[in-house]
Amino acid sequence: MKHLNSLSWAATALIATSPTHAHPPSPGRSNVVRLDVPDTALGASIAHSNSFASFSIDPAFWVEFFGNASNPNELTFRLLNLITEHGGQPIIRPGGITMDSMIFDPSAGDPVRTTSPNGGIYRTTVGPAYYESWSNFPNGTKFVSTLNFGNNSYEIARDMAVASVKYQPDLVEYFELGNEPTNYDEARWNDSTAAYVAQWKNWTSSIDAAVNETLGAARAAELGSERWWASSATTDKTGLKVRPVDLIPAGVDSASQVAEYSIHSYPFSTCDPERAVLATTENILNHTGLALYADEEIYPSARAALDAGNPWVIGEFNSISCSGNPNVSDTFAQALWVIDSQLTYATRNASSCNLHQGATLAFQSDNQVNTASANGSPGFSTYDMLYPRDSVLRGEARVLPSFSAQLFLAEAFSTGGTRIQNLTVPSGVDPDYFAAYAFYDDDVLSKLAIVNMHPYYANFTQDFSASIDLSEHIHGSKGWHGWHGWHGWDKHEGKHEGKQEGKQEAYAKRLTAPYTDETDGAKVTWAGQTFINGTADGEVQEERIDRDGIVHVRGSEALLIFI
Ligand SMILES: *[C@@H]1O[C@H](CO)[C@@H](O)[C@H](O)[C@H]1NC(C)=O
Ligand SMILES: *[C@@H]1O[C@H](CO)[C@@H](O)[C@H](O)[C@H]1NC(C)=O
Ligand SMILES: *[C@@H]1O[C@H](CO)[C@@H](O)[C@H](O)[C@H]1NC(C)=O
Ligand SMILES: *[C@@H]1O[C@H](CO)[C@@H](O)[C@H](O)[C@H]1NC(C)=O
Ligand SMILES: *[C@@H]1O[C@H](CO)[C@@H](O)[C@H](O)[C@H]1NC(C)=O
Ligand SMILES: *[C@@H]1O[C@H](CO)[C@@H](O)[C@H](O)[C@H]1NC(C)=O
Ligand SMILES: *[C@@H]1O[C@H](CO)[C@@H](O)[C@H](O)[C@H]1NC(C)=O
Ligand SMILES: *[C@@H]1O[C@H](CO)[C@@H](O)[C@H](O)[C@H]1NC(C)=O
Ligand SMILES: *[C@@H]1O[C@H](CO)[C@@H](O)[C@H](O)[C@H]1NC(C)=O
Ligand SMILES: *[C@@H]1O[C@H](CO)[C@@H](O)[C@H](O)[C@H]1NC(C)=O
Ligand SMILES: *[C@@H]1O[C@H](CO)[C@@H](O)[C@H](O)[C@H]1NC(C)=O
Ligand SMILES: CC(=O)N[C@H]1CO[C@H](CO)[C@@H](O)[C@@H]1O
Repeated sequence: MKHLNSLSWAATALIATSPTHAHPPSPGRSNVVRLDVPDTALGASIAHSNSFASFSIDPAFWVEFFGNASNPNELTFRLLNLITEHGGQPIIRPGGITMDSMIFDPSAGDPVRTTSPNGGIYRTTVGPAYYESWSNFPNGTKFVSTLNFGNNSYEIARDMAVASVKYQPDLVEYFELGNEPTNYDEARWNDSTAAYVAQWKNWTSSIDAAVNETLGAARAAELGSERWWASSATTDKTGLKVRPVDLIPAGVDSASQVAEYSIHSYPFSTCDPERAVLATTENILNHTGLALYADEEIYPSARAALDAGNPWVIGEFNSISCSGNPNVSDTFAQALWVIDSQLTYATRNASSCNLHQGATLAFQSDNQVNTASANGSPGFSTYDMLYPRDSVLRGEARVLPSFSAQLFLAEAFSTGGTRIQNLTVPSGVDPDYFAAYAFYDDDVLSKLAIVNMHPYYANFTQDFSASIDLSEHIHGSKGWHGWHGWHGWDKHEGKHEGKQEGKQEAYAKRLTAPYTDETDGAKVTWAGQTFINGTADGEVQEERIDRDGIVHVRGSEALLIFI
C-alpha cells in the first residue's frame, strides 16, 4: 500500500504542464477492492474481429476529412495508419444524413456540396474521383457503399451502387439504402412498415442485379446474396417503425439479402435546448445510464437480429447528436465515453460500432447548439476525433483528446476472435462511473479493461482512484519491485528484463490526461505516448504490475491489462 497511486501520479505529473498543478493534490485513501474475473469465456460475447471499432463519416465532408485521390489529407491518414499499426482494421461507412442527397455524376470529380448561405446542404455531387480516393485507405479497409434513398429516385440509388463497384470492385463489402428513414417525410410511407419494406425490397433486388452485372459472376458470387445493411434507424420515437425489431417480422429479409442489421445510437443530443442541458460530462460518463440506453433502446433490435441468425452493428453512433457539445465531447471525457460505449456494445454482441465523424448540418435542426462556420463552410463536429482542416469555427486542424480511445480499442481487439464480457462491479467503487471487462482468446483470459469514468477536475481534493486487486487472476512481477513513482518511468526495459527471467507477467497500458475536461490532445497519453500531429511522440510505457497484483486507476483513466 505504500506505493498507492504512484503509477497514476507519475503519469499525471509527467504530462501536467500547468504551473499551478506541478504537484498534484494528495490522493484520497482508497480501499483495495477485489475484481472477480471468470477464468473461461462462458457467457461471454461472440468473437469480435479487429474491425469492431469502425467509422462512419458524413460523405458531404469527404474532401475535408480525406482529401482526394492525389492529395490525401495527411493528418487523417496518419491517424488511420496509427490505428492499423496498433492492430485495428476499421470499416469505413461514408454515411449519414448527407448520403440521402448525394448524386453520382460520371462527369463530376471530387465530392462537391451545393449549399445554402448558412451551410445547409441540398446536395453532394460525386464523380469517379470520389470512389478512386478510397484507394488511399490502409490495406484491407472495407467500405459500405451507401445509397441515396431520401431523394426517392431509383436511378440515383442504382447509379451510386454501380459506380462504387465499377471503380472499387474489391473494396465494397456492404450496401446500405438510405440513412435514418425514420426522419423522412412522413407522407412517403404514411408510417407503414410494410410500405417501407416493399419499396426497400423492390429497389435492393433490382440494384443487386445491376451490381452483379457490373461485377461479373465471380466477384458477385464472392460478395454473395447477403450484402445489405438493413434498417439504419435511430432510437427516436417516430411514427414510422423500422428498427430491426420492426423490420424483421415484416419480412425484410425474405429474399436473404441482409448481411447485417444496423441501428444508430446517440444517447444524448444538442439538437434542441431541452436535450442540450442533459448533454453534460457527468451524464455521458455515467455507465449506468449508457447501459440502460443500450438495454432499452438498442438491445431489443439486437436480440431480434441475433434470433434471426444475422449479425447486427451500431451502423452510426456518437455521444451527442447534432455535432456534440463544446466543452464536453471535445474533451478527454469523450475518449472514456468512446471506450465504454464500444465495450458496452461488444458485450451485447454488436459486430462493429461505426463512430460518426462530420460537421454541423444546418438543416438538421433550427434550434441546435452548433452551427456551420460563419461563411457557411463546415463547422466540424465537436465529437470528431480530429478537426481535419483549419476552420473559422474550430481553429487549427488538430487531433482531439478522443483519438487516443481508438488506439486503446485497436489493441484491445487486435488479435481477432476476441470474446468479451463485463465484470460485476465490486463494492467500494461507484457503479455509475466504473466498468470492467474481461477479454478471452481461445477461451483463455487474455486482457482486462478497467474504465474509471469518475469525473476528476483541477479543483477536486480527491482523485477517485480505484485500487483493484487482481492477484487471483494475474501474475504480478514476482521478484521485481514494480514501479517506484518517478524513477520507474525511466525503466521501460524493465519488462524485458522480467521476461528474460522467464516469469509470466501481466502488464498494463494506461490512457490518461491531467483532468476529465482536458481539451488539448497533446496532454492525453496512451501508454505514455502522445499523438498530437498524427505521429507517436515518446516511448511506449508498459507498466509492470506489482507482485501484490494491485492496479490503481484514477478517476478519468482507463487501463488495458495484457495477460
Ligand atoms: C486534389 O486536390 C488538390 C488540392 O485541393 C487539387 O489541387 C487537385 O486538383 C485535386 N485533384 C483532383 C484529381 O481533383
Ligand atoms: C498493401 O498491399 C499491397 C499488395 O499486397 C502491397 O504491395 C503494399 O505494399 C501494401 N501497402 C502497405 C502500406 O502495407
Ligand atoms: C398517405 O396519406 C395521404 C393522406 O391520406 C395520401 O394522400 C397519400 O397518397 C398517402 N401516401 C401513400 C404512399 O400511401
Ligand atoms: C419494383 O416496382 C416497380 C414499380 O411498381 C415494378 O415495375 C418492378 O417490377 C418492381 N421490381 C421488382 C424487382 O420487384
Ligand atoms: C447476385 O449475385 C449473387 C451471388 O451470385 C446471387 O446470390 C444473387 O441472387 C444475385 N442477385 C440478383 C438479383 O441477380
Ligand atoms: C447515473 O444514471 C442513472 C440512470 O439514469 C441515475 O439513476 C443516476 O443517478 C446517475 N448517477 C449520477 C452520479 O448522476
Ligand atoms: C453486462 O452485460 C450484460 C449483457 O451481457 C447486460 O445485460 C448488463 O446490463 C451489463 N451490465 C452492466 C452493468 O453494464
Ligand atoms: C468552453 O470553455 C472555455 C474555457 O472554460 C470557455 O471560455 C468557453 O466559453 C466554453 N465554450 C462553450 C461553448 O461553452
Ligand atoms: C452473445 O452471444 C453469445 C454467443 O452466442 C451468447 O452466449 C450470449 O448470450 C449473447 N449475449 C447477449 C447479451 O446477447
Ligand atoms: C470544479 O471544476 C468543474 C469543471 O471546471 C466545475 O464544473 C465545478 O463547478 C468546479 N467546482 C467548484 C467547487 O468550483
Ligand atoms: C510531429 O511532431 C514531432 C514532434 O514535434 C516532430 O518531430 C515530427 O516531425 C512531426 N511529424 C510530422 C509528420 O509533422
Ligand atoms: C432533395 C433532392 O436532392 N432532390 C433532388 C432529387 O433528384 C432530382 C433529380 O436529380 C433533383 O432535381 C432534386 O433536386
